[in-house]
Amino acid sequence: MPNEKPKFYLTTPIYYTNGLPHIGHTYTTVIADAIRRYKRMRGYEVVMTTGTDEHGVNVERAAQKAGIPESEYVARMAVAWKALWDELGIPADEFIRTTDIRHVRTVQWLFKLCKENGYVYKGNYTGQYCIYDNAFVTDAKPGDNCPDCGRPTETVTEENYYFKLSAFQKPLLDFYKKNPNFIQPETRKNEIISFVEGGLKDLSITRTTVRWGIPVPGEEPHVFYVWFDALTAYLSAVGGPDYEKRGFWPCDLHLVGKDIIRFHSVYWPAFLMAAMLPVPKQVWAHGWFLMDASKMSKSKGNVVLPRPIANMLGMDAMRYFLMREVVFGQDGNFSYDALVTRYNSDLANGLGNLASRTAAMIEKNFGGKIPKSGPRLPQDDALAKVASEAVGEALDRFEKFEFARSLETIWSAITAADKYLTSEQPWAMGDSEADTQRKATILWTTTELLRVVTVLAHPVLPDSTAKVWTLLGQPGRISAVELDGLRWGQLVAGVQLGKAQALFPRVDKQEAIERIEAMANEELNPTQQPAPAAAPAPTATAGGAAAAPAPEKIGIEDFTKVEMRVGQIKTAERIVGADKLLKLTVDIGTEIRQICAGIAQFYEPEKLIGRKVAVVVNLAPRKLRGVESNGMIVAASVGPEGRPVLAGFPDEDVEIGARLK
Ligand code: ME8
Repeated sequence: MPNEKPKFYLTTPIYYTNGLPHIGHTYTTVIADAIRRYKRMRGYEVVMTTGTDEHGVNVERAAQKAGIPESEYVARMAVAWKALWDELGIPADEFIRTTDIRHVRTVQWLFKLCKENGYVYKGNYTGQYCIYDNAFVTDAKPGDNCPDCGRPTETVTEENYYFKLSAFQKPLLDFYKKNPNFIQPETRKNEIISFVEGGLKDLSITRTTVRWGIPVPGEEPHVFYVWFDALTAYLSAVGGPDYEKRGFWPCDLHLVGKDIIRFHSVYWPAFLMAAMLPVPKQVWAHGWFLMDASKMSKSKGNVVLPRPIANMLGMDAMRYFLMREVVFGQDGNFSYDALVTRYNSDLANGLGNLASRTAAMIEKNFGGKIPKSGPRLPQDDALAKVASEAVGEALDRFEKFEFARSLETIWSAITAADKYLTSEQPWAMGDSEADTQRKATILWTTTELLRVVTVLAHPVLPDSTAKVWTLLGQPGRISAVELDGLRWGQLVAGVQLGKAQALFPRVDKQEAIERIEAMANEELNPTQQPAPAAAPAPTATAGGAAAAPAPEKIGIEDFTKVEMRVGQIKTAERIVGADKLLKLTVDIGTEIRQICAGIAQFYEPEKLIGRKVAVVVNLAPRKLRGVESNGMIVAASVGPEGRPVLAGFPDEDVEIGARLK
């Protein structure tokens, strides 16, 4: 077919449904989305797949706990995952659920091919199994904990179907040699090669102890084990047995976190080789986003959620931060402080400010029409050179997935334009013909730079660059601009600017962080009322209370879920950068806890020492302004401004640790 676009297929992992997306999952999906947009601007027809990994013991247990059938539990979770990606503007082209019938058929077909080709056999297996990670723990003894998650393993014996992974040691090593870019980055590649060189054991790919899985046809109660099932979803999403019709297989790029590189670069190509199907072209493993140098987990209370950030700063700000802050492939630390700092400096003061002041000057001096450049001075050409070189460099870096460096190039062009304006000072020029001509040249040059950087930044900042595009009165959609044709000098004079656009309003750092944290706390603990003493809500509408439905009555069993005890405050100090919070240590009888309380505006820290207070001791720990808070001090909320008044025991000598009932 003439003019057929080349195809590009990329995937994120198929995420587990035992929780909702946090910033780590969002990171992979954002990167995939940026690559998708970039490839489209380079002329490819792109499909990006993400989805939900819905089988296994964890789901059985979670559904049981929720008191609903597994099918209903996973359906709800899949809806929530998909809806969040849609809301964040990173929707899948193909959202595959491992309970989809098209996937079930593909897994069964792949198994049949592997079996027909002699790579599958039946055997027995006894081992220590981690039900949380859905994996047998190699070399573990009964009583050992899982080395990955630290939780106890269980001894499991069962009849399994095995996949002859051992037969693929040489084919895999040959394959890696022939395709040196298959595993990226290099460090991961070396790890995998040594792992495979160390010898491969056959792999059990079915279970009889698990009920909630894809049945092995004619072999019930065997169901497929998590990796044979989950990895195949990439193929199911683009046609499964009929993959040739759609033409998106083999996959061009599997984006994954470093935790699952082995499954993608060893098991997956081996399954496909066994079935004599084409093997993906590349697996790219990125690093971890850590929160205060440790892995995020709900039980640690350090999970960063995407929605509150997007609500406060916009999705583009989050995308920019994730892709700019960390070298792709390495671990990085997430901090709200760094996020808001980058937002204000690079987006509000950088791109946003350059766009709005350039537009305002064109409005004022040229009636909103992009002026024609007059005679050019060396400094104009110098800026043109910066922008022109930025095109090649930014694209080259993006192509190599050096996202941070690509953005660095784009932002140094923005900085150069700021400096150019500061030294040329078009605002200080008069209205003489010479001055007007000079202003025209300066503003044309700045606008052209803006056009170029806006196009370059579009895959990373899709919404705001589209706004700049409209502001500059440019024709068509920015996403339709072909990167291959992007050159300095294409800006057409005489074009009328579009409507002014709100881009990145500057924010007060402390206030922004408090609001993000308050929204995150609310999302993580939705049933919990805004805790007056621990975290005052930033805004409370008077109408809100009146409109709220009458609170539902609870039984005593619900009340007893809240464990409140008498605690004694041992130390109290202010928290730098958080006006409302005090950091306390509180003796609760069995231990001394660190608890943050939103009482700093009403209580002097030194006067609190020795005071007995009521403490909720079984609240999940959480971070307030980056400080861990493990429990909550109870207070009444008094008056319209919700002044906290600590609950206490002034008249009785109560024992520390006594339970409140
Ligand atoms: O592993 N930093 O699903 P999963 C960066 N269902 N990326 C992170 C991250 C963090 N802190 N936390 C999670 C599974 N990720 C399987 C996959 S694929 C056929 C089956 C991202 O829900 C990262 O991409 O545990 C990681 O690989 C993935 O989420 C794990 O998602």
